[in-house]
Amino acid sequence: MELFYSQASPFVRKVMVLLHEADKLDAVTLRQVSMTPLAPDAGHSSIAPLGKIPTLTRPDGPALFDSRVITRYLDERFGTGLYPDARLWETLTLEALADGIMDASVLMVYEGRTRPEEKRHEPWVDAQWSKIGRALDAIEERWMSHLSGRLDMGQVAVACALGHLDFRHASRNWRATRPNLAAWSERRAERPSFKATRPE
Ligand code: GSF
Repeated sequence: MELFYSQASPFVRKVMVLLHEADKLDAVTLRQVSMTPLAPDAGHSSIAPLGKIPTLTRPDGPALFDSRVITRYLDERFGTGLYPDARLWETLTLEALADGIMDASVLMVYEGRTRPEEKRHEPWVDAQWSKIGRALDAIEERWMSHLSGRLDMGQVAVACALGHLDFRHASRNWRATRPNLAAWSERRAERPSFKATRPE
């Protein structure tokens, strides 16, 4: 299997953490790509029309995307236990919430990187940060007991989302008003699968 990959992508990181946890890194070959919405990679777009990573090619069918489809597929293939039946809907919802944080965080980066300065619209960037803020507040208020349980894909996605905020938006200091989530994040970052996939 081939994984279209970038070390900086929080969505790709979810897949990489799963592969580390399952001890199945050797099941995929990483194919490095670098693109933005304005500059897609032609080879990649021919198999993934939306031009987004992660994308996974596999021997038994067409290429898979997006990250949540790939993690479900790999979970079924390797039996990772990261989507536990007993709390499946909570796990998927938390994963969706974390993916939404990543979407907003990545869009903020694109706004700064791909749009000419005179065309940038700060209220739009602030609105993305507000989405992130509301999601983080919800996690701090309602999801800490889920986060303190056994590792699942909801937790993996939250850790990857927080990692991206630290990597790209450190000056906004998301920790200031979320002490419980901040403490959880420090503990999670020590796990080998997270240490090995930290964006740099
Ligand atoms: C989002 C992937 C995504 O936006 C998923 O896989 O869960 N819902 C999808 N990936 C970004 C790279 S990133 O993580 O910074 C991407 O591929 N952007 C290129 C584009 O054209 O938007």
